[in-house]
Amino acid sequence: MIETVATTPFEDQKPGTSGLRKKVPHFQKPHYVENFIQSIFDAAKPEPGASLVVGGDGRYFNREVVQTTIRMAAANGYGRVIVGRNGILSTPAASNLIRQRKTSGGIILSASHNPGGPDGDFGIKYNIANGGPAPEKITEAIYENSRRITAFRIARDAAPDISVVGESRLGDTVVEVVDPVADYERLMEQLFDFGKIAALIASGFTLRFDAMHAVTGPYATRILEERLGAPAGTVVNGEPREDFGGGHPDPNAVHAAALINHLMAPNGPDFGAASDGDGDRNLIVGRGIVVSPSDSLAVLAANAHLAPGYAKGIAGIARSMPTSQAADRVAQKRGIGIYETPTGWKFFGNLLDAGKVTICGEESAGTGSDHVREKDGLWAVLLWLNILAERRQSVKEIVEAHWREFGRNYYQRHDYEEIDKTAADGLMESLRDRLASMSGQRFGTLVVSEADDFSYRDPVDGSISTGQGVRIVFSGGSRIVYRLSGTGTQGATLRVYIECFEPDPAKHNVTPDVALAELINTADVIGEITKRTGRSGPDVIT
Ligand code: G16
Repeated sequence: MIETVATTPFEDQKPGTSGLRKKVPHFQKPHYVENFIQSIFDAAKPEPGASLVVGGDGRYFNREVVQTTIRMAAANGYGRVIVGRNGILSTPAASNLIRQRKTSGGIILSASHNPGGPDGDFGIKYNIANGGPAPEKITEAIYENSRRITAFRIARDAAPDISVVGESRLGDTVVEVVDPVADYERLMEQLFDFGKIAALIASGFTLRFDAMHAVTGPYATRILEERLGAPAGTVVNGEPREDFGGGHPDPNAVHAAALINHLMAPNGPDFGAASDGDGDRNLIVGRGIVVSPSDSLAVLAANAHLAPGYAKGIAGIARSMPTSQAADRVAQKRGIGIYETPTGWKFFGNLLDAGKVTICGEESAGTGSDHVREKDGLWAVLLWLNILAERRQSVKEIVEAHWREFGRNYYQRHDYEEIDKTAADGLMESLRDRLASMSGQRFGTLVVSEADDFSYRDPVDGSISTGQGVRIVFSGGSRIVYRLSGTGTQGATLRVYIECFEPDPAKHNVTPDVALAELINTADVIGEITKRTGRSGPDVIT
């Protein structure tokens, strides 16, 4: 029995960098979830009988929204809903299922690295048939629908039990519950030399994976411990919890400090890694070195051919605009394409589908390839392990050799969190107002060579995205980028990205804050950050 329920629109259902993210109590308002999901289905316009993947990172409220989504999918003409057992699917595993099972799309429930729990964050995102996040054309249609919605459709009956793998029915719709790990594990096995990685581990190579009580626990335990032979206990915080154990599932220097400290100890393991709430981000740490996401992208791109899945070489690399230009140097030297896109994995989809790029990455701890259409935390870990198994060098040796060969891009991102929205908008507006007169201005030893507000023309479909971040480039190639985060749920988050290039290996051993000192000061002068936000420094530096 299908019920059509009258509703009224909410004005704030505009998807951000990665779907709609709000606090849990906000999502719990009557009809808030239903309105958004109906708006997705109305934009997706599924063929009758189409199939849909549904799953999430297991955070608080995941269970309820999975049930609602199944009931609404059944009422909106979907013939089959494929759902991870207990509603669990990591974001890359969901992307893989959409592709493997050729579904019309998928709904992924996650607020990624944001904290969970009754007062934490929640999120809903729609992915299209290629497995990737819906492009702006569709997210805009979803938003438009959400502003006009008058009713939603939902099955009157409860959704079937999703705790057991197998098929059942809700009205005319088949609900298929799958093991969340199995298909993903098969894919990883095709890409990487599991035998070589297992041999590396058997030879005494030690590792630790911090799942941060988030979704990757079961994936990492199955693959690293059960398949590759890492000893039990290699995966720590491996049990997913609705509130991530009270932690903040963001694999950065602040929230993954315990892992980093463990790796910095003289007798620490050879390799450490962590992933985020929904399993798409990664942090890579070697004994004595934290690998910055931008460097990790460059190293992976330069060495991917060592893994069987990429043995033929890679077609090209894409990075988001604020990501450091380390990957560009790899592309230039190897004679392959390099693409600079706005922040947001959705911008990589067309490039991957068109075969223009094989590897993509972002400074926000995301790396991935054409194997799915999302960034993939465990994939990055396995590619690193495959490279380590082939090169038999330490992480530190590999990164330092990379800098010697390609030069070093010193890089930092400074985040000012929960600042006043009006102050943040004012800061960006003031920067934009001054862009035209910026070129040629001198700040200490730095002279501005170019200044713009990044806009992107998709080389595949010609769509244009404007206002994607203010770039101030100095002669010599150093740069400062300012943009406002599109994933926060409270106030505004200002991100300032600071970068310089050092070709001389003799100068590769200073810390980034030393190498970037003048640029860091200049970022405050040009951005008027202290003056406009009242903050004397960033909350997080990555
Ligand atoms: C999302 C997007 C990424 C983006 C990141 C940060 O990641 O998928 O493409 O780089 O947000 O975005 P912002 O700087 O706007 O906060 P995730 O892991 O949160 O889904």
